[in-house]
Amino acid sequence: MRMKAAVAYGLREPLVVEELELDAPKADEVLIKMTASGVCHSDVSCWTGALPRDFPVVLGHEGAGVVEAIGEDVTSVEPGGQVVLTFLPSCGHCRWCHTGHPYMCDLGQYIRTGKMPDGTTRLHRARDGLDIDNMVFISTFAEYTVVPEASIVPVAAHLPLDKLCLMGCGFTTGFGAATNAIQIRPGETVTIVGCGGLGLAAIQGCVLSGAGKIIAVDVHEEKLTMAKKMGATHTIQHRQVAEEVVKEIMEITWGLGTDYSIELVGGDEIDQTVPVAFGAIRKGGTMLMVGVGHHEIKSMPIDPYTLTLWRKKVQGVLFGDAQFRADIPRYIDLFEQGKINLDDMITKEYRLEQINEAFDDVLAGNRVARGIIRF
Ligand code: CXF
Ligand code: ZN
Repeated sequence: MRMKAAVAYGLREPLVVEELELDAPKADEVLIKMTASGVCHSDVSCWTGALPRDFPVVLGHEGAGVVEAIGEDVTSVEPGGQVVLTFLPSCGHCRWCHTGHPYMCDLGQYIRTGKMPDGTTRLHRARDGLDIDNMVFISTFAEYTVVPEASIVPVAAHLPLDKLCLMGCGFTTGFGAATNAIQIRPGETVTIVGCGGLGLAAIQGCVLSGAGKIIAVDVHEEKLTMAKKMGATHTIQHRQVAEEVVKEIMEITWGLGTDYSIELVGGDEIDQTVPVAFGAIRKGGTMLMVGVGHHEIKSMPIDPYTLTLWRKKVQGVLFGDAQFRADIPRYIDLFEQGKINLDDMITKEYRLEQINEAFDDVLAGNRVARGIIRF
């Protein structure tokens, strides 16, 4: 079928919205008519080169839509059903899926190949048949997409997909970090480093877990205002050196440091963010590393002396350590009860044709919390 998608042809080259030929779903695949797609910093990182990948590609990895058709052997959805598309797949039968770690599913090894798990692509340029890569199997910056059944979470028909698209990456990553990777007890304290979409979701996870002090750190004042709205009890603008921020955190916590910290920035900013996140935690505290670092940076500034003598713990977290087929419906229940706020996280909407503006806004850093493309 013919449809429009935003194609990235090279590093920092403006994306081109054009007609593509989309193959029919093969076995274990589903054709989705997209309703909405979030614009995540990782999309922009692929485009700037912070995350390595080949071109041309249709980016976008946080979406929701309606099933248009199903391939052979698909059993979990039927045409007309609503789904959230997840940036990581879960096959349901590998060792990791079977032991409660679907975020480490063996299919994940193929998500950065630009191809489907069988090594082929469903995307081709309409005018000459040129093969176009996908992003993490789901390429959501497109009117339609063909995805593995392993990359969908079915959701009820009455739910607003223009909000739920955030569950496919950013919301689940941030909220899950705070609620799965650590077990915050009532009154425990958390430092949140980075208050974009992930940070705002993490703050909501801290609030619902009964955290005491939630100290939000960001370079942008606008993001700190959002952090307060989501429940941060203290905010610190990181305009000075990392040690100054840590000093303020120590003052807020009576010299102890917070029980946990969550770093949600990554990229090439880790020389600024990691010293804050690592310095913020108390003796025996845990720092979660959620932000994805620039692929060419091979180390991060954590001093081993303090790591041992303060018995600190540093832990990577992937997709919020979520059991996403069970957790996303659980988050949706909380959303329906008004306990999770997605509405205020989405601060700007775009049409697909405005994708380059959406990327500019992400790079600016202070223009949007989360932007979505509405189809
Ligand atoms: C990223 C992780 C690296 C591959 C692309 C998606 N995750 C979320 O933004
Ligand atoms: Zn993402």
